[in-house]
Amino acid sequence: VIMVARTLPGPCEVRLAHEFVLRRPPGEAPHAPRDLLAAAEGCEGLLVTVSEKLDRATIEALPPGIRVIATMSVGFDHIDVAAARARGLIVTNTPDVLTDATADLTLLLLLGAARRAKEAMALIAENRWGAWSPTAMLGVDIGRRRLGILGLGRIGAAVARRARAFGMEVHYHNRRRAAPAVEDGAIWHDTLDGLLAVSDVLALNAASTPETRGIIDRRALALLPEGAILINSARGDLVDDEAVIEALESGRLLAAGLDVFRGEPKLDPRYRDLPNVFALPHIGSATVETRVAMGMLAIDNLAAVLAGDGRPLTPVT
Ligand code: 8YV
Repeated sequence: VIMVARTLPGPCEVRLAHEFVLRRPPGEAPHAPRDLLAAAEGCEGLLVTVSEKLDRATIEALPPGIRVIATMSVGFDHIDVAAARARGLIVTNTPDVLTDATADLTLLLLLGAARRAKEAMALIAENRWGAWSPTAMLGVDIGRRRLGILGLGRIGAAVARRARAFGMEVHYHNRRRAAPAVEDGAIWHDTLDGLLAVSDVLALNAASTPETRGIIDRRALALLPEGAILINSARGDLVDDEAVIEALESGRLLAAGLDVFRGEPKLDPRYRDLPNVFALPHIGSATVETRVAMGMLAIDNLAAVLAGDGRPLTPVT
C-alpha cells in the first residue's frame, strides 16, 4: 500500500495500479500536511513531488509503517532528509533521467534572455511589429561570451556540453574540482568569486542547501562583469530577489532567464513586468518522455524497497 500524492503520466498510473494498492490525499494540490498524513495511514511508501513539503514535524508524524519516501524530482530540498534518516526512512530521488530535458531548457532560458525573446514575442502578440530596422531588437551573441556554471553536476555538465556547441568558453565553481570526464575542458575556479569575475553568463545549477541559499546576493552580483546574464534552472532560493531585480532594473544585469522562483508558483510581480526577464513556470523536466521516466524511476525505487531486495536504486546522498 502506498500513498501517491499526485496524478502521474498515464503509463506510470497504469503500472502503479498494477503493482500497488493506492491511497490519494483528498482535494487539489498543494496538499496540506494533515491531508498527506491522513492518506499515508496504513501505507508503507510515499510517492511525492516537490509540491509536497515534508518538514521535520510532518516526517515525525508519519504513521509507523512507512519505510520509504520516493520523490519524483532530482531535488530533495522539500524533504527534511535528516528527520527521515532519524526515523530510519529511505528517501529516493530521480537523478539522470531529467538531465537532458533540464539542460535543454537551460539553453532555452539562455537564448531567450540573450535574444530578448520576451520583448520580441510581445511585438507579435500585441501586433506592434513595425518596419524592419537595422537596430531593432538587438540581443547579444552567446558564442562570444563566457559561461560560468555554479554547480557542475549532472545537469551542469550537460549544460556545459550544449554551451560548448554554441561556441561558449565554459567555467565552473564546485567546492571540489570535478573529475576530468565531467569537467571535459571546463575551467575550475576554487572560489565563487573567481567564477563570478569571468561569468558573462552565470548559470545556476546547484542544489538548494543551507550553503547555497541566497548565494547570489548583492555582493555576488556586483562581482559579475557589467551587463552579465543570469540563468536559473535550479531553485529560486539560490538568489536574493531584491538584489537581482535591482540589478536588472539598473542594467548591471543585461537580462535574466528564470525557470524557478522562491515561493513559486507565486513570484515577485516585477519579474513579470521587466522586459529583460525571460521567465518560464518551472518546466525544466516537463517533457512527455522525461516525466514518464521520472515517474517510472520513482516507482522502481518503491518497488525495490517494498517488493524487492529492500535496496533502493537511487537513494539521496
Ligand atoms: C520537477 C524539479 O518539475 O526534479 C526537480 O528537482 O524541480 C523538476 O524536475 C518537479 O520538481 C517534480 O517534482
